[in-house]
Amino acid sequence: MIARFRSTLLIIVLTCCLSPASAAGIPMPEGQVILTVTGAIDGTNDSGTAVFDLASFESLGLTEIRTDTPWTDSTTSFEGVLVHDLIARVGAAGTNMRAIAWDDYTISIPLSDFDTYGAILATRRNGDPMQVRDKGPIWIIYPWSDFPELQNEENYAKAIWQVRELIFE
Ligand SMILES: Nc1nc2c(c(=O)[nH]1)N[C@H]1C(S)=C(S)[C@@H](COP(=O)(O)O)O[C@H]1N2
Ligand SMILES: [Mo]
Repeated sequence: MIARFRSTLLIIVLTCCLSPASAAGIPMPEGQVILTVTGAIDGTNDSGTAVFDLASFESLGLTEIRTDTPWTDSTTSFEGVLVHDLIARVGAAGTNMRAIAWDDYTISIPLSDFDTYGAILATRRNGDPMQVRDKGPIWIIYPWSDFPELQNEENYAKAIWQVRELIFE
């Protein structure tokens, strides 16, 4: 009897902690979905994709980058989710991340960039969430000031704003 109860308890504990949606720790969105992550990922919360609202996305953890940019007058503080951290949370595989914006601009970025430079999916500029008119709600930001080799057209093209979808491939 006790043994049976203990094995039932074990099954309950395993089921709760290993269920697919929570295993990778991908929170469920409660508000408007602003980002869909798809492709070669194994952590999902919505039939093969991982979807986020602003709060659930920021709950992955924010990292700050202070940098000059071609779009700002002075050194600016951006905060957002390290792409490296997102990759770990959704269990992304592959060699590239293709990003698609609301204006359908798209760019494919080698995953090696995210180890080398620590780029973020920025949601905040000087502490405040970025509105759509300010290139929000998500803008890929690199620490351009720290890496002179990034200060060229090829790399500024990776600074995609109004990101709506990420595809790992
Ligand atoms: N959403 C979105 N992001 C974008 C673009 C765009 O058209 N739409 N243009 C990209 C390119 S090609 C470059 S070089 C930089 C700089 O764009 P800008 O010179 O128009 O400011 O933003 C990048 N991010
Ligand atoms: Mo460009």
